Amino acid sequence: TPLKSEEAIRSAVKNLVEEVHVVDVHTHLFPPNHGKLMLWGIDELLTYHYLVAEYFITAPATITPEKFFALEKQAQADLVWDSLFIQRSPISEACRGVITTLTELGLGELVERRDLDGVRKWFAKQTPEGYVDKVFELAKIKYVLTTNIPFEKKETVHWYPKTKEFDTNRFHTGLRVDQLLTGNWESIKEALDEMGIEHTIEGVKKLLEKWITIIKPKYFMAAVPPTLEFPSDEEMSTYAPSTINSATLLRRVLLPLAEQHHLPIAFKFDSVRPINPALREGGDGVVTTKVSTLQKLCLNYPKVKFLATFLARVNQHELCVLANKFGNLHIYGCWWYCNNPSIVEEITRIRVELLGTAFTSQHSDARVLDQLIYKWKHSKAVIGGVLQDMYVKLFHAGWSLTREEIQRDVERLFGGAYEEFMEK
Ligand code: RAT
Ligand code: ZN
Repeated sequence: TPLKSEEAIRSAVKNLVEEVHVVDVHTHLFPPNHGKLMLWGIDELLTYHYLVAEYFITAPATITPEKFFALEKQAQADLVWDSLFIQRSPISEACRGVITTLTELGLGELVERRDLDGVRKWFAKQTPEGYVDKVFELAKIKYVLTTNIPFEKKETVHWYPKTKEFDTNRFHTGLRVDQLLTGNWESIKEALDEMGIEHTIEGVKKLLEKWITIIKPKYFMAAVPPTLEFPSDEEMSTYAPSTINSATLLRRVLLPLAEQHHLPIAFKFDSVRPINPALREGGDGVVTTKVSTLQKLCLNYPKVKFLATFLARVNQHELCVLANKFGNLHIYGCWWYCNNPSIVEEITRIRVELLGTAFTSQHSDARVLDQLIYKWKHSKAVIGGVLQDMYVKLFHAGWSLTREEIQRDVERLFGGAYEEFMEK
């Protein structure tokens, strides 16, 4: 039965978005049996690199990043808490996220008393396994995609030579290959040596094929360095094997593998690494790169599927137009510096206006398990608000709507469109 009024539509949309279980298409999470790689709890939340960067804007000159990172995690967390939550109000998006998370976990009273110690005591009573269940339930997660880097020894030991069991119902893998596009030959060589593979282009292909067999990824993922230009055929034909560079690794390794193994490539554009190295993970910046690099890929590789997200706000409109032209392109999420309510709202509006429901509205990028709770709560509030407006406009245009129809669309925007694209 059709919804009869503007109010009925708003309330249905709000409720359906709140209740939908999401596919989180990009995170940096690990399951409990990957030991220390699984980050969770208050000290990890407080030392998230978004917060560490914010802390250093006003940190005393005596606390240099070197000194800070040399401290124990808990001591780092104490500094951030005191500076960003006690000496000033935690109104930034990353700070508010910690508060939303604790409140949703039922720790409101401890937050009210600013009782960091009490919060720590609560976390000490949780087990990693039980906590994963709790967070997935609270955040309403179907499954997450993880980031698995075949060039990082601390990760690969969990897969090779012996593969640990992976909770593949809730954690789907993604093979992260930034090193190919940055042309980081040193770390590629180490990975080749580890598996006794020769140092050639063919060798790099073999290495990645081994990793495809080992971790069974759903896609390749790579951040695209701003200097990477789509190589011309002329450049490619004059390539000499002695100069293995990122353009070659893209054209001779990554794209052919994607096609042969039917693995989409998820690209991330517009980050520059790092603009302040002392801040480590928090030291990267944003730059506006050419969306036409992606257009050339979509056009020249029609058999390869591309997922894409851009970091620069100004590129979002051009990206939508591109996604409107290519069935082998799927936009996902509002990434990092775009994952702020004001920008998520703006981006979601243009996306719906140009693409309908053919995109994935958000990903969490969670590094700390608990962040799933706030990232999804905050995003859903904004995206839900935008969708309410869109459906009300449609209603006033003369289209009747049922709750089931809206539910179908909402499911697409929070994971269904991604699954349809992957199966295509
Ligand atoms: O948002 C982040 O946590 C960044 O540090 C990056 O990890 C980014 O999401 C990426 O995957 O490169
Ligand atoms: Zn990420």
